[in-house]
Amino acid sequence: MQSTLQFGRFNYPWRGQGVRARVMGILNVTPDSFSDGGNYQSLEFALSHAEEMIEAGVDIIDVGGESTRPGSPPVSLEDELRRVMPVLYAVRDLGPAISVDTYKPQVMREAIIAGVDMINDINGFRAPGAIEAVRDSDCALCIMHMQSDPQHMQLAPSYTDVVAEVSAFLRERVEALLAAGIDPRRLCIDPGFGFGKTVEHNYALLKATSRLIDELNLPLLAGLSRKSMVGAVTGKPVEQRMAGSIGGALAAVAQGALIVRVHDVAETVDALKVWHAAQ
Ligand code: 7PJ
Repeated sequence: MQSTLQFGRFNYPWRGQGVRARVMGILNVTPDSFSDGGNYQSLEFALSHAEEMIEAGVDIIDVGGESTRPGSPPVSLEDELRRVMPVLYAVRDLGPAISVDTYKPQVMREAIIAGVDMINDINGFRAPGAIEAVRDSDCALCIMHMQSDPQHMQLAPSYTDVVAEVSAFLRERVEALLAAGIDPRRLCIDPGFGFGKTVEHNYALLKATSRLIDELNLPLLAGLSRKSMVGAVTGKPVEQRMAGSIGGALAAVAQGALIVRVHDVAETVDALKVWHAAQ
């Protein structure tokens, strides 16, 4: 059986023949992001970071204007649009697919007008108006699981059965999107590493990557780059988590993940090339 993910201007096979894992590079345009934001506030910096990722072989550039690290305060609609929109227009025709990391319906609408290929929503399209904002387009939709919200999610993450609960949440969101008439070929799921999860929850979910893909019957995006789950097993601070992050990305891809969302594009691209050559 062959299945493809409709990704705006692109089409990614995710099951059957011709599957290749895709590297999504993180382009933060927030002044407060914990790993590389702050340096990329200006359009020039964002563009040079994008060029660097393209040189390194990135497939998708994920543009985000709001830091969602634990405890972060929300950003206003006006600030998010001001940060993100010039970057989207500037990177849209450089070659790679473009994604926007947002949960605000008005940002989704503007981003679709700008021509993005994916809407990446950490909130799983739960905001009122989010589904309507994305319905009449051909961009891919990444549905991520999050318990609570970025300000409170790491205070007391709690599950009886984290894999079953994340799977049930994703199923409910998939059904809400399908009920609105959205083509299932546009959908992609994400367990949401670090979003209202302990280290144990995160690894239970990483181990369940292939189970989630089977249960939801959809392609999966894994985002664990530089996250605390990597620090927890390596004992390394955020600026020394590249190798650990690549180990996690490979663990996800080995279980069938289609997209890995990463900071270190060049190194991840090489790791995946070698991994694919060995398949
Ligand atoms: C994720 C994301 C993730 C998706 C962030 C960070 C926090 N989008 N946006 N999945 N994480 N789809 O990069 O550390 O895991 S922001």
